[in-house]
Amino acid sequence: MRVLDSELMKSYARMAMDGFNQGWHERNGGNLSYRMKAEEVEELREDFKEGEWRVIGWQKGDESAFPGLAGEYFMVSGSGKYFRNIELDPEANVCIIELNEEGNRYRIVWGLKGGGMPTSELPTHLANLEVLKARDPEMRVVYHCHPGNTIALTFVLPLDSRVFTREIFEMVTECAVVFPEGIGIVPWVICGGRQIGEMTAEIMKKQDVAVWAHHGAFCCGKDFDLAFGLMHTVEKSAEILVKVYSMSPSKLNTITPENFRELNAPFGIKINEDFLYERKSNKIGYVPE
Ligand code: 2HA
Ligand code: ZN
Repeated sequence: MRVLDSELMKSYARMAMDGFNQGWHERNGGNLSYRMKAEEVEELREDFKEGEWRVIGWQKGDESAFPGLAGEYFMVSGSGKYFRNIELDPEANVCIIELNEEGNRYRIVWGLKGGGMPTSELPTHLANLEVLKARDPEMRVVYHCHPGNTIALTFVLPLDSRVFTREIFEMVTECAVVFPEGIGIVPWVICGGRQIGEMTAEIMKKQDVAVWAHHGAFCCGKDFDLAFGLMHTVEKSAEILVKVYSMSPSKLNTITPENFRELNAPFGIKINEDFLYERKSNKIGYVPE
């Protein structure tokens, strides 16, 4: 089968367009990777060519290895490509890459037809996908975007996973159900480098969302619906928090730790207690003692 005719390509392009329509992908902002299933590789293999093997590295001269992903195939967005154009011309803006048996070289087997390279965040995506596969072999999607309200909050909330998560949790009941392990925070660090990539992968060992201060967010999922839905949930809650904070520095009414605990049994979840600290005030950004 041709990649262009596959359900995978359609789902990937739909997610890219959904993210663009949310306003999360100005210019070439954001990137999306998907670790393919063996049956998807088999079905599409006839459409593959063999590109040249290249090193994987965060910086020039740097070589990184992702042995946990050896031999796997990934659909990834192209460096400098615009999400706005993915649905219009997937073959020019997206590629499929294969990793070698050591997990330290990749080659393009499909796409980027006019030339180009996978996303500048490729090593960061691979570092995340490796950690996620070890956590759950069904975890396949890593998504990076620039959602405005979530970014705005990184200027006014303490850059502390506990406080940031709790404020997001309180805005929409659904949040604690959808990501009971909360949000990890990476302070401002230069993007595209090893440090930010490794800090994000460390968060992904147990959390599904990482916010990059003053830049954007990373999230993961077993499929495109779950990854997009997760980001959409975080950003919706961030939008409400921005509205509330614009009206008042504190909340008159809110969801309490006891309320959150009531969700555990009916929804079959265990909300991480780290986020359910007692607060002495409903001031937005309150830091527990
Ligand atoms: O340009 O968003 O973080 C893609 C990015 C880099
Ligand atoms: Zn970015």
